Amino acid sequence: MATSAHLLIVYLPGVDMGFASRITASALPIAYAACVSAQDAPSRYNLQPPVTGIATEIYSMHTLMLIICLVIFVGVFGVMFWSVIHHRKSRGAVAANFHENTAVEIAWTVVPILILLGMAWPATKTVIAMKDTSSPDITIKATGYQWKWGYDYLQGEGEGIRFLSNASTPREQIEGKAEKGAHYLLEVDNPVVVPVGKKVRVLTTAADVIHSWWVPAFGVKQDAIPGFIRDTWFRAEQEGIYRGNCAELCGKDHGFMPIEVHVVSAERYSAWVQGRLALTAAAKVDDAREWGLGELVERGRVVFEANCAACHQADGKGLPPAFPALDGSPLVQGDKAAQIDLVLKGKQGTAMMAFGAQLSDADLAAVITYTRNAWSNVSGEAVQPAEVAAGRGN
Ligand code: HEC
Ligand SMILES: [Cu+2]
Repeated sequence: MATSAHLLIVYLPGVDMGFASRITASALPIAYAACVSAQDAPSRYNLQPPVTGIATEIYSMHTLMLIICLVIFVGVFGVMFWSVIHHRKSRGAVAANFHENTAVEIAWTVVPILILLGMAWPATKTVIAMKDTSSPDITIKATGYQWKWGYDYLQGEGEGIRFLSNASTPREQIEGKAEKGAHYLLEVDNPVVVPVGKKVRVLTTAADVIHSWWVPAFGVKQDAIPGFIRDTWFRAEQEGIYRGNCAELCGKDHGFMPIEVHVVSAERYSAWVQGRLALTAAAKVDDAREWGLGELVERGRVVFEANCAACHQADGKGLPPAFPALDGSPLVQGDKAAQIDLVLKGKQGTAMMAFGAQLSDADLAAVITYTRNAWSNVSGEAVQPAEVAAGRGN
């Protein structure tokens, strides 16, 4: 690296460049030391340590280009300051007066072109590799919602698994009532789990506004656009937990939809898949059975806090006029069917989304029962999963 960067200094014919080599000779070790120590203290001042081939390429390209910029910076400013100081008027300098110097003109055209080509070549190679989502081992769809991620395992081991992933940072930390944890706003209730060394294709889309699925350590950042499917991929080469964010300004809680990916061994991945499929089977049983009022309210509170409280607030008072209060709402206290219909299908053109696609019948029945029996709402009535299932048909 040091030698190739050194070659980029422009040697001007007839000019003593001794000082320039002296400057770069002292600057390069400093630049190099900075890169190395930044690797030791990762992600404080530098990019996160890469864990995929693509992220590694991005990382070294970033370092290379910074060094090229530094060398050019030092070269240009060095010549400039040297000229200003050594050819100043008080020293009696007389300006040379000439027009057109073919050699210089060719040099200052050809050299930048070569530098640009030298940078464009590796960059283009990497960008093309980033777009090659062919023959994945596992395909996962990531759907952005205001404000959480939904994951569907579409192909490969784990096919059929789907879940929502909500930020799990405790509210006390967010409200400043407790000390912030190490992974403040970078932790979720249901992380994405993938096996190490396998090619994972991620399809991104959104249900409401544009979001973006970003995991820096994988070198992956892909917009999730309503009505479109975009894709990207990664092959994580190291087990571990990797974190990211939604990287597209998507409304009030944009900073509250983190991404957490657990890269695990093939055996642990299979065990996780079995566990998840068992949960899906259990959810089918929950959807099919009759529930008591107490257990619905209890489960409903959890569902509400994870899915509704961001807008309607934990105390049910909402944030009017944007988000209406559910506490005392005539709709919540009125006819069950109308409320089931609204929560299932959402309200087109407002932030109230269709929860039918996200939550199970049992979760919906629970959250609806909860809102009808929380705060000052006291219907005393339970909504059963079967009633939600019937509402889906309408
Ligand atoms: C992203 C914000 C947001 C989230 C999350 C959200 N809602 Fe809403 N909700 C709204 C908005 C906005 C309205 C008002 C829609 C309109 O203009 O009629 C609304 C309206 C409602 C109403 C009708 C209230 C009335 O008095 O008209 C109910 C009931 C309701 N939401 C239930 C829920 C439930 C249950 C959940 C969680 C499963 C939930 N909402 C999650 C934004 C949200
Ligand atoms: Cu977002």
